[in-house]
Amino acid sequence: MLAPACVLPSVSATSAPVRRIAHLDMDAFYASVELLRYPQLQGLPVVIGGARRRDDDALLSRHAGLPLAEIPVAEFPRLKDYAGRGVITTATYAARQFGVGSAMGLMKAARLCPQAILLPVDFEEYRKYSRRFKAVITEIAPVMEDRGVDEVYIDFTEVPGGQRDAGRSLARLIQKSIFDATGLSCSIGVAPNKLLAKMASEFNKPKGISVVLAEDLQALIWPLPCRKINGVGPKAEEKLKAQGIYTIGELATRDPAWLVKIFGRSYGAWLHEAAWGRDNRPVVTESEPVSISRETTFERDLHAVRDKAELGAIFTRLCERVAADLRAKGYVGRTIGIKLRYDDFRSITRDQTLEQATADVRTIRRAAGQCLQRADLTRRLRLLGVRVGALARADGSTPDTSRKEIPRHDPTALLFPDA
Ligand code: TTP
Ligand code: MG
Ligand code: MG
Repeated sequence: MLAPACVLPSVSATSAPVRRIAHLDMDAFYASVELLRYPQLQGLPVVIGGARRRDDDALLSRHAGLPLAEIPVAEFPRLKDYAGRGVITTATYAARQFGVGSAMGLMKAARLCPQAILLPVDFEEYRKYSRRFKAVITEIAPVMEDRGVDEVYIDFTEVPGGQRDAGRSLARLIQKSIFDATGLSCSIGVAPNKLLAKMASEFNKPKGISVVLAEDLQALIWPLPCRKINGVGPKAEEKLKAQGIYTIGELATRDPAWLVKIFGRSYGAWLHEAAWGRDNRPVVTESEPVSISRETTFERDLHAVRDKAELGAIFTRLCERVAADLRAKGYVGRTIGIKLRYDDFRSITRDQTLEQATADVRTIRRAAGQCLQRADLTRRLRLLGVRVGALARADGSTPDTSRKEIPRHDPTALLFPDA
């Protein structure tokens, strides 16, 4: 007799959730950020590159007082008027239809699409939007790995709703939330691991969501050229072609021992695993900094006594920078340290641990000055550094990275007393 169904454990209740890793990449990132300030260029071929932002002051000063969004399209510089050796960082999708794209020389691009509008790069602005879209993601799905200015991996596996519709629901939510917060679009691939997710995010660009399941390997991945594997560069691609291997499927059929013979033990074995869509790398969230430091190498070697004023000023400036970094990142620290490099390239460090964590520049300066007292200052110095460690979040939460510090205290007078 068959056992009643109710005594059989339900599969969904006992099995671990399916591993679902997303790769998210912003669409035409630099260009899309530029279109936020110049929405009148929407839908037009636009390329970014060539010059720094300050070089388009001419455009802006000619239209001083006019909102950026109202500068007439006809006023923007065109690719055909460009002369120089600059390259394109990226192009809008409208420009890509002309065969224009990243890393292409601007002069060559001008031949392909002379009417394209040329805008200078503004890294500061792109970094700002990069921080914004990543903050949106971690609000929704906290396990995120930063892979550069416009892309991240996200572990959907344990996120509420992350399994629904094989990850499509969560991908749509993230896409919409990023668009609502920034006005920018992105494409997302969801797969059992990073390797496949990275390929999947490209499948439906722009504004695409693509899911690759383990069973899709043969249909979706094997027809692709080997170069689509993140880790197969132009050199490896050439070598594979020389062996008659063009697609990932062809790579998958090769004997792993043969691959090892041709490509070496580690790369050969990895190629085999990659072709079979296997990748166990975890999504690594950004670790808390252990310390924050600033250092500077002098233009000429300095002596603690003979160059006291100059050295003192540099020292104070380093402390100010470290204090500013701490505040910007939201940390306070208990261990204050210095690093010295002598004219013979020998380096030493000294530190001391305070009763209370601080981000206060005077406190840091005083403690660092005491550390300096414990160093040999008879030799000339090449480099000076200031470091604050044993960090805690300024808001009171404690990162779990602080390592054991041995408190050392030296109450001798300050070498460079605060003014
Ligand atoms: P990508 O993500 O490679 O490209 P993209 O975001 O512009 O377009 P896509 O929709 O295809 O993802 O790179 C992100 C940004 O990095 C890009 O906007 C500009 C910059 N970049 C360069 O400066 N030089 C380059 O060669 C590439 C590829 C990118
Ligand atoms: Mg991109
Ligand atoms: Mg990218």
